[in-house]
Amino acid sequence: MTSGSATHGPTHDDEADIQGNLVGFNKDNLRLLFVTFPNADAGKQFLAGMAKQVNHAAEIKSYNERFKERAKAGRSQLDEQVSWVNLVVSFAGLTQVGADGLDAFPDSFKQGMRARAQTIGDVDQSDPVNWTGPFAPGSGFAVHAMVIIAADTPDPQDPVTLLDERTTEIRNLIESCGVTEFTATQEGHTRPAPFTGHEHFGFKDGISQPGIRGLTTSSKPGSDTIAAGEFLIDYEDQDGHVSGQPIDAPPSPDQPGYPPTTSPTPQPLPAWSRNGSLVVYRKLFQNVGGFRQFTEAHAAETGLSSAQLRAKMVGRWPSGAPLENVPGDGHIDPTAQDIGEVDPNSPVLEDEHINNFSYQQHDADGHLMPKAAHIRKANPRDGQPAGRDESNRHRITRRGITYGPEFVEGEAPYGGGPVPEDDRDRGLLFICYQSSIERGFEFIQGQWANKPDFPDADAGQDPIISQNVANPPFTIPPNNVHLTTERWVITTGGEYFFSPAISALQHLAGEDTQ
Ligand code: N7H
Repeated sequence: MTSGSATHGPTHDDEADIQGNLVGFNKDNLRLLFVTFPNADAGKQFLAGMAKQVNHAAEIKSYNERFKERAKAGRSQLDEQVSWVNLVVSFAGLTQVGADGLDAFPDSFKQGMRARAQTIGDVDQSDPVNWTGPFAPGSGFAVHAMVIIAADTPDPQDPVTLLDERTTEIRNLIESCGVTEFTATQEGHTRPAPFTGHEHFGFKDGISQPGIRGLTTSSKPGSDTIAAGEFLIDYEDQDGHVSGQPIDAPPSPDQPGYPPTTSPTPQPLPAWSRNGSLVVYRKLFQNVGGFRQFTEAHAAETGLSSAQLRAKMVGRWPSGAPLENVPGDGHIDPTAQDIGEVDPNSPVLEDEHINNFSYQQHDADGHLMPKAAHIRKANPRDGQPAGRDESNRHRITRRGITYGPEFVEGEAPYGGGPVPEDDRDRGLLFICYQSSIERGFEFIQGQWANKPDFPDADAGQDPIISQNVANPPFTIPPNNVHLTTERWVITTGGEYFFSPAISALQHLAGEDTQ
């Protein structure tokens, strides 16, 4: 890697090299294929073939612009139907194809998600011994790569969907190269109307996304644009260091009591890693029945309605309205009669307002939004300690999607033990991008969500995603009601991957002299 090549943001050529899901496919359907390389040659052939298949960031950006314009003009999206493909490779996969310079990669990536269970709190039901599908223990095969295929809801008149067509192309490649696909394929899809865009607990998702300097603008006012080096290798990060280059010590002072968030890298990452990102994939089961039952049974002791208790746990109402701007009357989401029936006069849901809030000035004590509410833990914004500069060193772009069927009233509750692999299996395929897993996903999960004393003693744990104990505490100001909650989100598989640039796929396949 040449540090001289590092820039503030990707050039047009870089955009045609970077895999596109960093920018966001934003499709209604996602299919994940998992493959293992029986030997180096098969793996290299596969990477060479995939280099011709993957869609780059420039394509996705220009399509997304056209999509927005059509939506604004009220034109049909059926005019331009596309499918997108990306490929991410695990450390085991890179090792199998004999990639050069692997020693320089950080420990978290080299060890993989399974080995990081203690760091991120995957214990009890979330323990990797209970994982299923391609991540089930004892299969004897490692997941070497994950293919991400995305397409919109197909035209109901089409017998073969775009998603299926693209899957067939990839499967032909898989077969011709002699790589092996796991039988467990993972489907993801947005929920049916009126819940499209809402995750299974009922809340609108995908609102707050950081901008990537030089590549994307932030999703909405209120979300900062962050240095490209926080998401991509070989660019300047928030501290002015070049991602992937050695640093002697953790760059800026972390909060007292925090462990270092960036392992000092002894050597630069290899040149081929430029324009790549580290990717976290987690299959997260959601116990929807349990979440509803608990919030209904325990609302009275908190002095809130069950709807308001759920909003206090998330930090937003189901419509997406943030508690900072819409404290609510204690009963229903004041911006919506019901999901899908949003009060058209409510400006709080407009792009200008829905993410435009901070914590310190108006809600330092968490009276509106508890300090352990999911969105406040996952991005403390200007909240103290941490503060905006520190918060912005732990940003991720989330590219996940819901999976599984709709919750059916009266369905047999999940009561603990192994996650049901039937029509009650629903949740989130969590996918996020960053340049350092230790500073990105692992920090948010391990140091913020799982820690009861962040941001201060007695705040409690993130009631939505914390993993390390079965009954996380959650404190609700102003009366500081202490609630002992339950684990409603359970990890059933996952891995850390690298998303190489297209030129890197060619290099790894032995097709260049880089
Ligand atoms: Fe979260 N949920 O329904 O409660 N998330 N999340 N998440 N999440 C967010 O702003 C949810 C998970 C972040 O900038 C919203 O897009 C669920 C993991 C971050 O204000 C909702 C699951 C991690 C943000 C949910 C889940 C994060 C965020 C509000 C698992 C990282 C942006 C809508 C099943 C370790 C915060 C939005 C900000 C927002 C939910 C997982 C992180 C509704 C159900 C594992 C950084």
